[in-house]
Order: sequence, then structure tokens, then C-alpha cells
Amino acid sequence: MSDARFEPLDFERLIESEMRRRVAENLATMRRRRSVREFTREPVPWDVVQAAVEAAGTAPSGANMQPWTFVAVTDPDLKRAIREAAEEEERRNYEGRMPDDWLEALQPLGTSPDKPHLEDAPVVIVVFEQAYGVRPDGTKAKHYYVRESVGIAIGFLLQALHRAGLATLTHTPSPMGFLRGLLDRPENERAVVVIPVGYPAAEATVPVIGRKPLEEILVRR
Ligand code: IYR
Repeated sequence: MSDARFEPLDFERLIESEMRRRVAENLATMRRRRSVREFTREPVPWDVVQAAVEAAGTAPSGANMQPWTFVAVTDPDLKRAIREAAEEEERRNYEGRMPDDWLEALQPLGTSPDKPHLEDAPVVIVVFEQAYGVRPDGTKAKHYYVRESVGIAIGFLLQALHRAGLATLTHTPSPMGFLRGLLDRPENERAVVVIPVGYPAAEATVPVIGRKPLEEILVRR
């Protein structure tokens, strides 16, 4: 017998004019989201970070296991340690570990092994995926579609932070094994992404890039 419990759906049906107004407003806002690599050291409101992470936690996940942990680092010593470890790995990447075609693909972005943003940004959110859960009694709970679930949650997080007026960078130092030790996370957790969060420096620039036109990314059948 199933012990599933159901409740009425809380759904707001919109008239089409309101649908269009909202989707256009969202598109205009999201078009302005950019990956930012230059931050001021100005602190950001902690309650805004909290609400953005709570929004990320509403993401759908395999069997609703919510296989994620968001570690929001504000401690300057910890941020420095993350920067130093990330730069060490990245130096090896740029100086030989990345094949030429990868370096070539990154050329337009102007990235380098120097990661001052990992220290300058007032908050650095490290998102961990939980390969499995640990129940209160210590037994393991299986998690499903972990990477997909965490990827969706990261998307929610980036959107929430952007809409709240904060800049972010989606950074994936490679390999990221050092983050579990530095941040004292349990052995079922693996870092997926590092997200510096803050205000862009007044003189911040971003690479000139394009977005694929709708005709190229949407297929109607
Ligand atoms: N992880 C390196 C290299 C890098 C890789 C990709 I794929 C990017 O889109 C950007 C950078 C770095 O952070 O510099």
C-alpha cells in the first residue's frame, strides 16, 4: 500500500497578456546576466544570499532527494585558501594539462590561472552534489539523477542571484577535489561548481560574446 500523501496544487492561471508581460520581463533581465570576473570587496546582504539559496533548493530533483549542499564562504582566510588551491590547479591546466583546442576555445573569454575574484567576491558559494544521502541512523539513501538535479538547482541559484542584483561567475576549477577537505565536507559530497557572488567592479569588463539566436536553439515539430 502506498503511503503517498497529496494536497491541492497551488497554481496561478494567468491571462495571456500577463504571461507575455512576465516572460518578456524575465527575458530582458536574463539577457543582461553575464559571467563576471571582477568584483568589489563590498559585502552583500546575507539575507539575500539565503533567499537565493532557498530558491535554488526548490529545484526538482530525482525522487525529490534534493542531493545538494551549498557552502557559502565569507571567511577571508578560507576564500584565500580556495583561491590559492584553485590557482595552483589552474596553473597546471593552462601550462600543459589543457589540450590546445581547449585553450583555443577559451581564447575569446580571456581567462587565465589568476583568480583574484575568489578572494575579492564577498561570498563564494561552493555547490556540492551528494552522491548518496545519509539517514539520521547512518544508513545510506540512494540518490538519483544527481548531476542533473544539482545542475538545475545551480541554474535556479544563478537566476535568483542575478534577479536580486548580484553578479556571479560559474567557475569550475579542475580538479576540485581540494574543496571537500578545505570546506570540511563529508565523503558523500563532491564539489560541482564554485560561484563567486558580489557586486561587479566599477571598471568591470566582459568579453564580447554572442548568444545563439532562437532559430538555432529552438526546434518546433
Ligand atoms: N577552469 C579554467 C578554464 C576554463 C574552462 C572553461 I570550459 C571555461 O568556460 C572557462 C575557463 C578556469 O576557470 O580558468
